[in-house]
Amino acid sequence: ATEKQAALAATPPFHADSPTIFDKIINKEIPSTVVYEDDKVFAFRDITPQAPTHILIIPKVKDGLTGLSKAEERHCEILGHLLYTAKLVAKQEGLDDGFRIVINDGPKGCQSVYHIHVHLLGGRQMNWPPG
Ligand code: IU
Repeated sequence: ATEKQAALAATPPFHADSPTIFDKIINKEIPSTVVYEDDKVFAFRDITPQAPTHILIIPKVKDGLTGLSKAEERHCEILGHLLYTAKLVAKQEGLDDGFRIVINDGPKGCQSVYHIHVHLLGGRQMNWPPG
């Protein structure tokens, strides 16, 4: 199995809404390279970067949003805020020629951490279709 498949196998059921490692990253109990933070969102460098720039943008309060498939109408504002933050961070990172936004959802979407997160990838040519 790949490293990612092994990590997925060690993950709680995808419907579980329990604290994840991202809570510890937000609280700074676990160190990360923070690139942007405001009262609602937190952005830090992925520990296993898949591109020269690979940043995760997450809500500070999960509020049931384990993944995009769990979104309710009350989440519309934070969902917009996450995407707008991705744009701000892309600009801050100098990704002026383009970038890729990814939200993995559920087992088939290859999601491994059940606290919604937007991947911002850039600094190289992206390909289509994705893997
Ligand atoms: P995914 O879409 O759920 O697979 O994304 C989770 C990401 O979180 C993945 O890219 C990991 O490399 C990343 N990550 C991290 O940056 N720091 C950690 O401590 C853990 C995962 I665990």
